[in-house]
Amino acid sequence: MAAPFSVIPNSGLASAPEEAKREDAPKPPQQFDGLISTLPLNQEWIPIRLRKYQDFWIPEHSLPGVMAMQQNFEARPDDVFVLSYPKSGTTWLKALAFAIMTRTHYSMADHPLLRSNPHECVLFIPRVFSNGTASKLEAMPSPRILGSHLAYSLLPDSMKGSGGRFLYVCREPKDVFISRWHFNDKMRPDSVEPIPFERAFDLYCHGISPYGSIWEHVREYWEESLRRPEKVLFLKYEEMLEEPVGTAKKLADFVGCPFSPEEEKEGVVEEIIRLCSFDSLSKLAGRMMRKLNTVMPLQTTSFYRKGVAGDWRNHMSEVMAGRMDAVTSQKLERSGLTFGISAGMEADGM
Ligand code: PAP
Repeated sequence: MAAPFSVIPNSGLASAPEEAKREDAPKPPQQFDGLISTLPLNQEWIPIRLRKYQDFWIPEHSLPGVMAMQQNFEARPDDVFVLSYPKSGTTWLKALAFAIMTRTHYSMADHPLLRSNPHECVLFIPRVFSNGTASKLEAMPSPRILGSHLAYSLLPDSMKGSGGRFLYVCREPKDVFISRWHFNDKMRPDSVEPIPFERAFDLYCHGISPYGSIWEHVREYWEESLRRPEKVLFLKYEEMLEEPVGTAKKLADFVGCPFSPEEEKEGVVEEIIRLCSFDSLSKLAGRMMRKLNTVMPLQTTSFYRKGVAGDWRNHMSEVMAGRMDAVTSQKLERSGLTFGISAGMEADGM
C-alpha cells in the first residue's frame, strides 16, 4: 500500500522540493570557527578547501557539522548507517538501503526515489547539524537510515557503541580517484583552472583528498567488520556490480528485513535493483534536474557519470596505475583486504 509522499518513513523528511525551500539559508554552528581556522589547510581541490582534522583531510564547509555531530549526535540501537569514502558507491547504497527498508510503504509507481535524489532520502548526519536542523534527527521515526563519509575513528562514541548497523561500501582506489577528479572538475567555476591531474594524483596518494586517506578509511571499517561482523557489513562496489541480486538480499538480511519467498517469486528484489540501477537513477536525476541544497554547486545529476568498474584505464598511465597499486598494497598490507591487484608490490616512496 503506497504511503503519501509528504512524509518519508525512516528519514522523517518532508518531500525534497519542500525541504529545499525550507533549508534555503543553512546556518552552520559558529562555535567551532576559531578551532577550524587553526587547522592545517589545503586549497588545491577547488572548490573544496580541506582542513586536517583528527588525521583526516575534511572539507572545511563540513567541519562545523562534523564537530557538532561528534558532540551531540545520539544514536539509537536500531539505526542503520550508510558509510563510505566519497565516490565509492554511496548514492547507490543509499538508494538500495532506502528502497529495501521502506519497501512495504511505497509502490514502485509512486516511489520517493522517482522524485528525490538518494541523498535527500538518506541524509548525511553532519549536513543536518551544519544546517542547524539537528532536532529533525530526533523527530525521525525508527529505524532511521542516515549517512556519513567520516572515517570510523571520527565517528561519535554514541554511534560506535549504540548497537546500530553499519553498511560500508568501498571501491577500487584508482576508480575512486578518477571519479573524484571528474566530480571536482564539474563543480569548479569556469573562471578557475582544474587541479592538474598529476597533482591531484600525488595529493590523493598522500591521503590529501576529501575525507583523507582512502586506505586508512577502508582499513578502519574493514577491521571493524572483522571485529563485529554482525554490526558492520563491508561491501565492495565491484561485487555489487557483479552480483546485484546477492547484494540486495545480503543487505535485506543484514538490516533485519529479509525478502520473503513470496517477494522473491513476485520479483521484488529485481524491481528494487532496477529502480536503484545506474541507468534508472541517472535518468531520473536528469528529469529532476535541479540544484541540490548544499553549499557546493551540486545538482541532482552530479552523482552519476559512468557507474562502471575499471574506468581508470581510460585516464591513467600504466606507471601511475602501478604506483597507486603499490600504495594500496603497502597501506593494506596484512589486513587481508585486496582490490584484485597482485600482492607484494612495493610503494615507491609514498
Ligand atoms: P558521493 O560520495 O559524492 O555520494 P558516490 O555515490 O559515492 O558519490 O560515487 C559516485 C560514483 O558512483 C560515480 O562513479 P563514476 O564517476 O566512476 O561514474 C557514479 O557514476 C557511481 N554511481 C552512482 N549511482 C550508481 C548506481 N546506481 N550504480 C552504479 N554506480 C553508481
